[in-house]
Amino acid sequence: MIRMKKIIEQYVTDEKHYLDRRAFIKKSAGLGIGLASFSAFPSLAEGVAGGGLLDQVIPTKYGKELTPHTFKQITNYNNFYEFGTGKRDPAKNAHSLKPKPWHIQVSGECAKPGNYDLEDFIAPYQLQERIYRFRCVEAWSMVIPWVGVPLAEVIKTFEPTSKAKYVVFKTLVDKQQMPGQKRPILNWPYIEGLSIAEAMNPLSFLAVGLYGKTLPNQNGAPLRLVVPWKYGFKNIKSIVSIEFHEQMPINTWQDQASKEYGFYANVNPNVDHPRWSQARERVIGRGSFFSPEKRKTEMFNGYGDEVAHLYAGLDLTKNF
Ligand SMILES: Nc1nc2c(c(=O)[nH]1)N[C@H]1C(S)=C(S)[C@@H](COP(=O)(O)O)O[C@H]1N2
Ligand SMILES: [Mo]
Repeated sequence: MIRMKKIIEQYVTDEKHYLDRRAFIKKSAGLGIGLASFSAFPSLAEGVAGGGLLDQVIPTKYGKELTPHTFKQITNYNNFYEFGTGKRDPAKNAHSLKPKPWHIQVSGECAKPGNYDLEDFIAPYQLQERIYRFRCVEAWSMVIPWVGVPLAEVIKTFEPTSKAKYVVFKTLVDKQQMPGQKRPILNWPYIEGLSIAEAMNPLSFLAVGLYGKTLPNQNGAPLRLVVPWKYGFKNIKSIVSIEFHEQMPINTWQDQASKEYGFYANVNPNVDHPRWSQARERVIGRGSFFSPEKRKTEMFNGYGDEVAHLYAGLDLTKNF
C-alpha cells in the first residue's frame, strides 16, 4: 500500500511540474522570450525509449484550449489486449515489455525500405507536443498530451512509390513480452492501416511520449500511432513494422467483427455501433460511477475542419 501511495504521489508531482512548466512556457512566449523548447530542463539523455524526460520538445497550437486528463488516468485505464482484456490489465502487466532496444522494419512499396533502430528512426525529426481528444469506439473519451512527430514527415523519408496506396502498421509479436498473446484473443499481430492521404494529413502523429516523458508501456511504448479523428482502435501500439501496400488491409477489429468495425473508423455520432449509440461519450474520471459525466460526441471527434475533405463523396454509413 505504501509503495502504491509513493508511486501515485510521484505521478502527481510529475504532473504538477509539467503543468507549471507549460504555464511558464506560455508566459515566456507571451513576453517574447525565445524559449523554444523544454530544453531548459535537465535531459536524462535516455533517448525516446527508456522511461525518462524527453528533451527538446516544442509546444504546438494543437489542443491548447483543452484540459488534459491526469497522467494517472491516462496510464491506468487502457485497452491493450496483448496484456489482457481488462482496463487495468495493461497497467498491471505491461512491465514485461522491453521498449529498448527497439527496431522498426520499413517495407513494401517505397524507395527506402530497411530495418531501423528506433533512435535513428526518430532522430531526424523535431519532437513536438500535441494535446488531442481521444475517443474509443466503446464510447468513452479522454484528452491526452502526446509527444511525437508528424507521420507525414516520417512517410516522406521512406519515399513511397506511386503504387503505395495504404500504410500498414503491425505491433510486436512476442509471447514472453506480451503474455496476452499466449491466447488467441485476437489474430496476432495487431494490425492497423491508413490510406496514404490519411497518413499524410497534418493531424496524423507518431507518439513516443506523453506528459513530456517517454511512453509508458501500457500506452504503447516505444512508438504508437495517434489519429484523433478516428476511434481509439486505429491508434495501434508498440509498432515494429510499417509497410506500404497497394491494397487496403484488413485491420484487426475488422477481422474480428466486420459488421461492427470497419477500416475507416471515423468518429461519427450519427452512425451507431450495432450494439450501442455513438451519440455521446463518457468522460473518464468525471462525474460518479452512478452518474458519469457525458459529452456529445463530435463529428470526426471535432477535427472535421482538418479531415472532412478526405471523405467527400464517401457514404459514411457504409464505410464505418
Ligand atoms: N497493439 C494494440 N494496439 C491497440 C490496442 C490493442 O489492444 N493492441 N487497443 C486499441 C484501442 S481499442 C484503444 S481504445 C487504444 C487505447 O489507447 P490507450 O490505452 O493509450 O488509451 O489503443 C488501441 N491500440
Ligand atoms: Mo478502443
